[in-house]
Amino acid sequence: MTIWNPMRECMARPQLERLQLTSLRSTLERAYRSVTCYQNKFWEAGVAPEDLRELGDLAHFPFTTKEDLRLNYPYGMFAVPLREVVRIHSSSGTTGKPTVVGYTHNDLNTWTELVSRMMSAAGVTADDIVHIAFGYGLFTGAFGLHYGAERIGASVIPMSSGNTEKQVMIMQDYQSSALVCTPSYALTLADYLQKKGISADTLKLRVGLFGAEPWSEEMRREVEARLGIIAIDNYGLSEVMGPGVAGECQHKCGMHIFEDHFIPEIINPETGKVLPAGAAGELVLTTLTKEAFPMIRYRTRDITRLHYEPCVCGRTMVRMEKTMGRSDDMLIIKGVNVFPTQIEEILFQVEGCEPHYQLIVDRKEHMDTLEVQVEVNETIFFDEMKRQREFVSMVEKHIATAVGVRAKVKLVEPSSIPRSEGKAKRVIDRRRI
Ligand code: DLL
Repeated sequence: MTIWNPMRECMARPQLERLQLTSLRSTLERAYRSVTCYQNKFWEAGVAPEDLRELGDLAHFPFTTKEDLRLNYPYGMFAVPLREVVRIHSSSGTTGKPTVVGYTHNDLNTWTELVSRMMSAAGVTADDIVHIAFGYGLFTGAFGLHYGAERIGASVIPMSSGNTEKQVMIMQDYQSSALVCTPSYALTLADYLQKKGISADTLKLRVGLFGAEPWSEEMRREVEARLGIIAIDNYGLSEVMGPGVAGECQHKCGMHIFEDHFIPEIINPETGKVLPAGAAGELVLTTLTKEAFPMIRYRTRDITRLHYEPCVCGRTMVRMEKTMGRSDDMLIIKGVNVFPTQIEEILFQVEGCEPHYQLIVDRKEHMDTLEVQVEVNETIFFDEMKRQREFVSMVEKHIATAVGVRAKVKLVEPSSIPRSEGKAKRVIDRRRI
């Protein structure tokens, strides 16, 4: 299997760490010199770029948060004059103003290189026809994957999102072999095929590159089985670059983070302390090469673990586990931490449950309540009350055992939960209203 840039992706760790140290020093200096927010934050924390003597010293530098980006909206965090910025994107934030990010020519070049690495690791080659069903626009997903696929030499179909019927027609007629979208949209496509009685064999799809939202291993199995493809996870965020921060190889044992461009740390989200390798916590990322928008210790809010053992694929770059969710999506229900993906895993294991669900959290008489609405297929007999009750109580028991919280399960009709063309909305938290 091709490794896009073996010199970098298979670098020995001591050599990689030397490279990281040099790049980190210059990033800290550039950020400090050019961005007032960093100057102020370093000053308040009593650190200066020259205090970085070894990589471990990064832990003394302050975190950057979404709030910092909001306070400096729109261009306050840019480290170069706007005339050097050749592209602007923004985060898909649903509340308040989005976060604006910029790229210089060199940044776009790096981004393309890293997406090419990530797509090659997933098995995409010049022979592929890459169907991009992310929305083209301010969201980084479509443009990011687009240029990476072109650099590999694949034929790119810039389909954009929406209009499932047309997506399927184009896939059939143009013989798309690699599908790029969110995992939840991949399921929407699978549902559409099933509803229309179209066999996945009529498509030429062989691989799916899915990302931009959390998804469980069970969901991977379902997508793979229904679309007849291998499904590969990839991770990124606009603040740090967009897609191409990390991606799985075909061994599917964690997403390789491109450490020659980003330094990952795992912290305890409550105390901010750096945790040892292998511990679960919040991922913090520092960019090493970005010119327009350097990020120092950006708190991603994504919860994961890092594995430094070498991978069988030959890449030495650290692997991050599938994220369990975001620390700000983590629900605290009656004091118990619950991630939507934990419930997803359970639902996927129950025969009769469809992979479409929504969690409704509310507060009644000062008590948190959790309702799990899940679509069921025809094998569940709605007309037999007793069987239905047994089914519901079996799912509720599974959730209580695995998650430690009592949930009320409500079975809903097929197709009644809203489908998304981009990121799925899994949680409705009415407690904040
Ligand atoms: O979602 C970038 C992207 C586009 C990644 C396409 C992969 C593919 P944002 O809109 O800024 O950027 O959202 C970033 O999405 O902090 C995670 O919470 C979540 N996320 C992204 N990829 C994954 C993934 C893009 N593979 C936020 N698994 C991140 C879990 C993911 N969550």
